[in-house]
Amino acid sequence: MTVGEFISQYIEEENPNGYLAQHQLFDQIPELKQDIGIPDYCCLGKDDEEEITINAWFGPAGTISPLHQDPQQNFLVQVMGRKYIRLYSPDQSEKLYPYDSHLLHNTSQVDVEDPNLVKFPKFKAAAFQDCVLSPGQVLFIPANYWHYVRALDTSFSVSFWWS
Ligand SMILES: O=C(O)CCC(=O)C(=O)O
Repeated sequence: MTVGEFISQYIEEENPNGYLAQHQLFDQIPELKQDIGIPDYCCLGKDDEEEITINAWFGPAGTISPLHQDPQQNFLVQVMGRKYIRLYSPDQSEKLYPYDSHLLHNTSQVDVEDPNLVKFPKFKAAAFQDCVLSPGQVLFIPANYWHYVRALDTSFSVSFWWS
């Protein structure tokens, strides 16, 4: 089964509100990984190909990944549908109110598109850049950059984490 067939069968028909995580997808159907080539740009790093982490992100329009940061460089490749993406530099962290707990320290408490400015007043002053990522486009998200993502359509993306 190709990735396209998988989306038609399991996402659009059976799971219209779901957001299936990459682990489930590639664990359940490892053959799907064969459809995905690693961009040459990832070779700019020191990782061998085996150390590059490939994640698939898919779900219906409106699916949100809350504002968070990851420790690796990332090429986020848009395959299908569009995504609204907002980036904040790590030097804005203080204005983004990360959770205190160790587990969620990389995640902001703020609802980016509907912030509670009484609770999180500094958020208003946080500088950001945003874009809409369309099929065929790749966004470089530098390591530790905060990113918030909202799918504008039924969407499928693949991210490549590298160092
Ligand atoms: O596309 C998404 O919803 C999230 C992507 C993401 O967080 C990542 O690639 O690290």
